[in-house]
Amino acid sequence: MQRITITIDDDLLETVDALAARKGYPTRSEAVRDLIRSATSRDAATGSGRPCVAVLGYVYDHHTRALAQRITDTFHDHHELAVSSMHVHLDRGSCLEVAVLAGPTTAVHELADAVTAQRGVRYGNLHVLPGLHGSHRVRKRHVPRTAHPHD
Ligand code: NI
Repeated sequence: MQRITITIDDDLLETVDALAARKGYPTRSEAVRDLIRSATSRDAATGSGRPCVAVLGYVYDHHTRALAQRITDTFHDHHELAVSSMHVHLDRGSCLEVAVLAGPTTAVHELADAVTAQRGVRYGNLHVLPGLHGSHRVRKRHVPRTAHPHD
């Protein structure tokens, strides 16, 4: 561990302190370390073929024709990356899905893009945890993705 001194303007420091208080970080240092980890993990993950575990979340329009089927097909086409998923019927027209993916980082990004780029998919977000392949915590099993339950 090294100690560094950084210069930061008052407004930004207030933001850091507010964030630290809201999230319960014990010190500014811990808050800043986590912010840096978060920023660099995104950079390191881009374009990398190294293994990762990732969480993909998105909302989609239940009424967009054949969209649920297209999303299911996309995951089946990349079943080796799909660990598990959860479907929540948010309201009459919106579905929230959260998928845990594991595999080469580039392939995981491509699968996430293939899902979130579809028309009718909103708020797509991929959270990549680089350097983790989940060899013991997240084991690849055959988890059949159930057909959309309210079709
Ligand atoms: Ni639904």
